[in-house]
Formats: sequence, structure tokens, C-alpha cells
Amino acid sequence: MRTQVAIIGAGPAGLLLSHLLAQGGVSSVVLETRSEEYVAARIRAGILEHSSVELLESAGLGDRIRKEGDHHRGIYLQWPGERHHLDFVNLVGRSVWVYGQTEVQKDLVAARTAETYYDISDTSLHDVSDKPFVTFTDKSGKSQRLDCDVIAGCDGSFGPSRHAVPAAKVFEKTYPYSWFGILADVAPSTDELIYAWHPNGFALHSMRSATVSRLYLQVPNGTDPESWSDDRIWEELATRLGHGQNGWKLTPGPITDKSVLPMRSYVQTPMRHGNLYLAGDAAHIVPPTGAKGLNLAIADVALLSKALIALINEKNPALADRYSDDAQRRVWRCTHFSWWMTTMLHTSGDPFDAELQLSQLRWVANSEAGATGLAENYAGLPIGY
Ligand code: FAS
Ligand code: PHB
Repeated sequence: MRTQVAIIGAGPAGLLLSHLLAQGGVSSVVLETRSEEYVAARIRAGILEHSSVELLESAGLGDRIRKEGDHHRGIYLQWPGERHHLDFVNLVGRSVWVYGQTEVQKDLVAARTAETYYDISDTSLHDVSDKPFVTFTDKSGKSQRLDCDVIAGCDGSFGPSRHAVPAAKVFEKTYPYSWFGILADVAPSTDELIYAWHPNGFALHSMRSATVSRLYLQVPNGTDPESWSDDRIWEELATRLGHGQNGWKLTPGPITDKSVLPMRSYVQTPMRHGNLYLAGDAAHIVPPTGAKGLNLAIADVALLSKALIALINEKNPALADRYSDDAQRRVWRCTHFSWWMTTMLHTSGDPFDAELQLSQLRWVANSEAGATGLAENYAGLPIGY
């Protein structure tokens, strides 16, 4: 088999890249180790930043976001006795949308035109510096070879592509806590997200729709989600989110999904080696506190698609040669912001840290300069920043 771009991974990065390349007249084949159903059902990100919505709309993928997404002007920052709304539209003229990654994935699958092989195994990258090809075993057990001009590694944090970049420089930080996430069939108790600092630990009230809430609790690493009863989960969420504070109430409901997500920062550079380009989680991981994971994948692909269309259609390598440096500016901006939000809101048990965190929260909530800094990063800088 031959194609112009072999894309490894059918998550948001891989499918969006394939879509944008097709719009630019470049052919691709997508290779995915999981089933289509498995990929579609993964519960992950929930927030689309301003630039992501603009890009998806420009690619003809914005209809459902506008119809079914929930447009948010900002977020609430909360700590015991206080809750402050940060209005991003007033502060920086940009906003965010609550639209689950599962919905983005659905839209990408519905718009897909490239041949996609699901349930493959033994993915292997070859000759990435000269005449690249990918070998794999297809779901019938047949060995396959896909020759191409370019390989796009969109295979997330456990795929083979990041390891095909020789002498890559890796920056990594793990955090001493995890997120315990739940989905619940209950209307959200808030109109916009609440990020709460509490001596017991961080909590986040997010949502997926008018009838489905998404909430998170900071827990120790290694926490078993089954070790917490539903009652204990709701009691702890109520405590940390300020139930009863100024008349606000957290309404519990049936929990339909529980998972524990470890938190880490990971950046690999460069994001290109020869004819191999990395995009999304294959090159970087951020703690979810800044709601940047999915948005960074989209931003990488916005740059990579333009670079590959120019390289393949016009034999112009200029954007491809700059891709890694251009992408890494935003990667580090989002890595810093995700670290900043995480260390500001998650308790360590150290009283000195707690005072620093509360001072920073009071400054961000009450100073226009502080609030603008958070708003600019959370709503997202223009792509190409
Ligand atoms: P993905 O991981 O989505 O996709 C990579 C694809 O490559 C996968 O489908 C995988 O099966 C496939 N693949 C792997 N190895 C392969 C191989 N050898 N051959 C072929 N295919 C292979 N971000 C947020 O902003 N907010 C959140 O709340 C949030 N929660 C998350 C929860 C979890 C459990 C995880 C893991 C991530 C979460 N993220 C969150 C981050 C997440 O949204 C990612 O940023 C986003 O999925 C990145 O998209 P991709 O780069 O496409 O990677
Ligand atoms: C989510 O809704 O899953 C979500 C929202 C904001 C975050 C992280 C996750 O910072």
C-alpha cells in the first residue's frame, strides 16, 4: 500500500490531521491499535478553547459545537468562604466551550474520508529519514506494509512514534496526587466550572450537558476508584466545593463512571525527525487542571497540516522545517500554565504552601492583572503564538 501521509493513531490528533490534509488535497491512511468503538467511548477532555473552536469551525466541524456545546464566559475560583467569577470575555475578549472529547471524536469520525485500519497490532516505523514506511498486522492477522512520504506520529503517550526520534530530549515531572473523576446523571449545580482549593484537597465541578455532570477530586496516587463509596464521593465534593456556602448547594446524583487519572507533565523535543512528525500526546502530556491536553493536540495539528500540505503539494519545506520550534512555543506555554494551575490549586499538606496558594488565589481573583493572565491562558492564545 502507498499513501502520502501515514498517520499512526485515530484519536483527535490523528483524525483531525487526516481531515485537514484531505481538505488540502493530501492523501493519508490512519492506523489505530484499538477498535473504533473503544476510541469513541473514551471519556477524556471536556473544554475547547477559543482557538480550537475557531479551527474546527474553519474545517467544517463546528456545527454541533454551536448547537450542542455549552458556551462559557469564564470560570469560578473558590476557596473556603470565597467564590470569585473570572469573566474571560470581559478580560480578554475570548471564551471557551464545554464540549466533550467524545463529541469531537464523533464529529471527526463522521467527517472521515481517509482509509482507517482499526484493531491493528505490531505497528513499526521504518526508514523515517529516507523512504519511510510503516509495517503492522491488520485485524485479520495479515502483515501489511504502508509506504509513504511522511509518517505522522499521533499515537499518544503509549505509542511507538515518540521512541522513533533518536536522541530526543525529554522533560518530565510527576505530581504527588491524582484526579478521581466521576460522571453523574445529574444536572450541574453550577453554570460554569468551579475550581476549588480546600485544605482536604482540590475539587473541580465541570459538566458534559444540562443533565450530565463531570466532577473531580484530588486523591493520593494509587487510589482505587472502587474504594470510595458514592456517598463518600459526594460528601467530599460537597465539602471541598463549598456546599451551604452563601446558600449554594451541590446536588448529588447517580454516578455512571469512576476513574483515577495520574498527573504528569511531559515534553519531548524535537517533534520531528526526518520524515517523522509528532503531534498531540505523542509529544507532550499536561496535567488536566488547565484543560489543555486536547487543545494542544488541535494546535499541533493546525500547524502540522499546513506544513505538510506545503511540503507535499508545493515541495516547500519552510513550514515543515519550523514545525517543531513553532509547536514547542505553545507546548511550553500550555505546560507552564497547566503546572501553574495545578500547583496553585492542589494541596500538599505543607502549611507554607497553603498560605502561598491562598495568597495567589486572592491576587488572581481580585487583581485585573492576575485575572487577565489566567484568562489569556485558559481561553487560549491565538494558534501560532
Ligand atoms: P490520544 O491518546 O487521544 O490518541 C492516540 C491514539 O493512538 C489512541 O487511540 C491509541 O489507541 C493509538 N495508538 C497508540 N499506540 C498505537 C500503535 N502502536 N499503533 C496504532 N495506534 C496506536 N485532557 C484535557 O484537556 N482534559 C481532561 O480532562 C483530560 N482527561 C484525560 C483522561 C485520560 C485518562 C487521558 C489518558 C487523557 C486525558 N486528557 C485530558 C488528555 C487527552 O484529552 C489528550 O490530550 C488527547 O486525547 C490527545 O489526543 P491525541 O494526541 O490524539 O492522543
Ligand atoms: C472536564 O470537563 O473533563 C475538564 C474540565 C476542565 C479541566 C479538566 C477537565 O481543567
